[in-house]
Amino acid sequence: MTGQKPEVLAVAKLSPLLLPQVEAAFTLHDRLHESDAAAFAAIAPRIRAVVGSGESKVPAALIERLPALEIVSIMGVGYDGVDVASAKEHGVMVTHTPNVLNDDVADLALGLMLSAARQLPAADRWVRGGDWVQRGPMPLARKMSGARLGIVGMGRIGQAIAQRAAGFGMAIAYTARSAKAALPYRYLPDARSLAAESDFLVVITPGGAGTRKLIDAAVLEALGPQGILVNVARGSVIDEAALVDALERGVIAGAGLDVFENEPHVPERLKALPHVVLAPHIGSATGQTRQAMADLAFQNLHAHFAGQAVLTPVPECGS
Ligand code: 8YV
Repeated sequence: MTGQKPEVLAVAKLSPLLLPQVEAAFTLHDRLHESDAAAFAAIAPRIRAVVGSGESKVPAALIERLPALEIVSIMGVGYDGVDVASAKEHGVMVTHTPNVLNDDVADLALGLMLSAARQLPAADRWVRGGDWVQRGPMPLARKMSGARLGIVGMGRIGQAIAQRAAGFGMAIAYTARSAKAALPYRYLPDARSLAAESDFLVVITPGGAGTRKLIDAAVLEALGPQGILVNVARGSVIDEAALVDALERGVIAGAGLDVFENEPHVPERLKALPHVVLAPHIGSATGQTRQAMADLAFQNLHAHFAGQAVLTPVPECGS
């Protein structure tokens, strides 16, 4: 019926920065597909949009149960949980929120590099725990400025990381699906050869099948006993069991990790390692950036239902 608000299914607990906008403009069904099978079956034929976060799962099985689905709007730059091939096959647009979070994720990558190199969390504990009084100075750490940085994935966020690292006088190299001739950084064809020539290896590729366990035991071995690994991409990009083993055995010196294979659950063996800096997937988690992401995720929905072009389709759906 004309004039009725489009019905939308949330597949994640929506950010409080996005929820009011969605509730005002649409009829929202909040994760009904998970909480009430009968109620979901009743409304599924009317669902015209799905909205979720960068970690949300939107599999083909769900898309196929929504015959009226027109758009999936992701509040996140990553959308590796969305079956985009199925969405395209069913004529469904998929949008995400790129660019607005580049600065935050790149800032965090540098923060994790510095924290892991200079052991900042351990330094804080050293003071608070009385070690400075009882044991004297902390053990010497590792210099970051002027070191060799390898970036795995040279998209918009990878380039933002490189720009920041240049300010630390770091020698920057990268690997990606292909070399980017316009960039002033050295290209190596794969993660293993890049790791062998890096002191810091920062992972910022998309998640999904194409990058699953890209960083494996061989790459960690190549990074070496002075090497530091940072992951601000997706937990799936690293073989987490191999990483824990490498950190326990000193195959690499340390790590700074913002993402994990089974969030929010982090292996106890990883949490027990003092030379590892851990963060709870906070890459884009500032008020300013999450507001921009929420606004963009909503604007994509609003544009679609106003009959206009969406602002930020995923590359597979882009025009
Ligand atoms: C958040 C992210 O986890 O943008 C992404 O892909 O990983 C982060 O920004 C989340 O997506 C925010 O909804």
